[in-house]
Amino acid sequence: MHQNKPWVVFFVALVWGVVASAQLQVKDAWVRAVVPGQQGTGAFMTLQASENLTITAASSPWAAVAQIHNMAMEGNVMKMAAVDSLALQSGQALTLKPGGYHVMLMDLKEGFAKLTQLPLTISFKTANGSTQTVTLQVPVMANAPASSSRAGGMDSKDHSQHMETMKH
Ligand SMILES: [Cu+2]
Repeated sequence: MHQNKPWVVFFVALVWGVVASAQLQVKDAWVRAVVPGQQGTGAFMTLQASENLTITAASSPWAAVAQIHNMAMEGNVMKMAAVDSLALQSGQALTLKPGGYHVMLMDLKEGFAKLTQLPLTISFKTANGSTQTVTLQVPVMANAPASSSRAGGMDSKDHSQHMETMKH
């Protein structure tokens, strides 16, 4: 039979860190590792849309609360605040990164500190008003990936060597 629906199903590319739906591509996602008992952490990624759309929510079974946050300087104080949504312009990448936009995960479930991958669902509204989701398996890392560019030959195993607890 001719099944001509290449975009209907979400797919996980073989290249590390790329997940896409028809309208939204997510690259280089990572979530900051926590120590046992830690209540919150942040998830980061690069989002790119093939049409104008709006990120409306994030969720994970490992966090009771997930919000989209922005960090910005207010005077000389770094402030973090929840935003209702994130608008993506067609074709323009938006990077969620430490010190800027991030997915804030709070009220973490017990056992989060042992995760090496975090399931994370991003919800978005398309231009025609339908709500869609894309679910990622986000690597848990102590620090931002060294090369979050599109360089080939990523060896994510190497990054796990850097998981010693850091003091901030
Ligand atoms: Cu935050």
